[in-house]
Amino acid sequence: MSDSRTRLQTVLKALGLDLKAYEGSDWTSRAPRDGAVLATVKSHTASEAEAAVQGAHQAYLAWRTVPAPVRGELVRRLGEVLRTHKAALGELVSLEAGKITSEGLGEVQEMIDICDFAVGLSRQLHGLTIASERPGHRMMETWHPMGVVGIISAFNFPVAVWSWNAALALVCGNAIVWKPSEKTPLTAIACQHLMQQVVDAFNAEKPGAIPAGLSQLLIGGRDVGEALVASHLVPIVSATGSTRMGRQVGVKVAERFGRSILELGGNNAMIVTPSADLELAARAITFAAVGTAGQRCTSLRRLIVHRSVADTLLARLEKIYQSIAIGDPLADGTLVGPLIDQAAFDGMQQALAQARAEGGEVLGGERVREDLGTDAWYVRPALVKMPKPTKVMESETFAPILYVVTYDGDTEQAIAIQNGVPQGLSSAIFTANLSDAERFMSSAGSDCGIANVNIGTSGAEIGGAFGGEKETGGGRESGSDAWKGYMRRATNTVNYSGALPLAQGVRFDV
Ligand code: UN1
Repeated sequence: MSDSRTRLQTVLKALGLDLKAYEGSDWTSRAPRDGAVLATVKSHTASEAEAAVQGAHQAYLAWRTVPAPVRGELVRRLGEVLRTHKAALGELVSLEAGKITSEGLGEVQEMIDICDFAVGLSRQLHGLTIASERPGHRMMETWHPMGVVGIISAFNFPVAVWSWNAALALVCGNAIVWKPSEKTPLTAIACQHLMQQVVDAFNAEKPGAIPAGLSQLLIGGRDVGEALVASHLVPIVSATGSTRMGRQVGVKVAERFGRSILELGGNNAMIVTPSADLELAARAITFAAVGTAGQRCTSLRRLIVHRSVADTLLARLEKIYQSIAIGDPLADGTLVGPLIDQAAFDGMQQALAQARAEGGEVLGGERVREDLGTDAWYVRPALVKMPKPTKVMESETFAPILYVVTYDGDTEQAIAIQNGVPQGLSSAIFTANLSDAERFMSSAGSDCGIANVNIGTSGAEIGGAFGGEKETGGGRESGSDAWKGYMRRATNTVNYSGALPLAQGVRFDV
C-alpha cells in the first residue's frame, strides 16, 4: 500500500469514517504529494441532486422556526467536533489537496473560527428600528431565513469555504446542499460525516431537534452543479471557483431571480513603495506568492515595486526562491507542496511561455522532485520580471507565478497598474508612509474587496467579509455582516395609533 493510502487509513480511523457508502468508479481522489490514488467514489446523479434539494427544503421549513440561538447550538457543537478532529481532518486536507501540514491544520482552524463566529452571530441577527414619519407608528427591519443554500466549492480550500457558508447559512435558518470539487471528494465526505455525528448526537439528546436532510452532500460533476443552480428551491447559490464558472452560474441564478454569492478569480497585487520595510515585505511576498503553491484565490500574482528599491527587494526574493524547501507537504520543514495535478502544471508552463513571449525573464518555474512520483507535480515557484504589465498578467493562473513590474512615479501610478486588471479580490501595499497607505485604502485607491497595509494578500481572518469586485464576482462570505447575504430582509411598519395616516401626506378618504 502506498504511503498516502496508509496515512489515509489512519486518518479515516481517527475520523471514524467508513468510505464504503461512497465507493464507486466515477471520481478518483488522488494525493498530489505522490500521485497515489486515495479512493474512487461514485457520483450522485442530477435526479439525486433534485431529491436532495427537495429533502433540504423540507428540513428548512422546520429549521426556520427553530430559535436562532438553538440553531447556533448546532454550529457550536460542529465547532467542538472540528476541534477534536483537527489533526485528522487537517491531514486529510494535506493528503487530498496537497497543503503543507501547517496549512492543512490552518484550514481546519478557519472552520473552527467561523463556527465560533456564527455561534455569537446566532444571538445577533438583528435589524434596525427606523423612525416613522407617521404618529403612532413603528418601523423596523426583521431578518428571515431564505431556504436551501447551494454551496459549490473549489479544491484549494476544500473544507473552509464550505464551513464559511454552512455555519452562517445554518444559524440564519437555512438548509445546505454542498457540491465540492470533483478533485476533493474525501475531505467533503469527512465534513459531512462529522456534521452527521453532531446531528445524531443532538437528536439523541433532544429527539427531532435537527430535521433530517438539513445538511447534504452531493458528489458529482457539472450536471450536479447545474441541478443546484437551476432549482427554484435553491434561493441562494454560493459558488467559489473560476470566473468562467461564475459567469455561467451567475447568469443562470439571475435568470430565475435567485441570489448568488460569487467568489471567483483573483489576480492579486502588492505595491512596494520606497519607504517599505523590505525584509518584512520579502517575507510577506513569499508566503503570499508561494504558500499553498500559489493555489489560493488570494495568492499574490503581481508585484509592483518602486524602481528605487526593486534591485534590493528582487535580490532578496531571488535568494529565497532559490532555497525555499519544496517537497512532501507532510514532511517537516516543507514550505511548498505540490500543484494539485498535471493540468495545473501544464497551465503554469503555458503562462510562463506566454510571459517569455511578452518579454518576461523567468526565474524558476521548472518541475522538481520527480522522485516523489511520476504523477506528483512539484515546481520551483517562478519569479518573472516583466518589462511592463502585459496580457499574461491580466489573467489568473493557479500556480506559484509572481510577475514583477517596476514603477517610477508616485503611488497613484502603482495603484493604476494594480487596478488595471479585470479581477478585484485582494491587494496590499508595503509602506511606512501614512499618505501612501491611506491613499491606497481610499475611494481612489485599491478597487479590491481586500486592501491590506504591510501584510500580504492572502491569509485573511474570518472576522472580515471575504470577497472581491469586478470579475471576482462581488460576493461576500465569512465575517462582518456577510450573514445578510443568507437572509431576506423584511421592513415592518406597525400602526398603533387607532387612525390611518398615509405616508407622504397622501389623503385618500373613503
Ligand atoms: C480561497 O482561496 O478560496 O484569505 C480562500 C485566505 C484564506 C481563504 C482563501 N483565509 O487566503
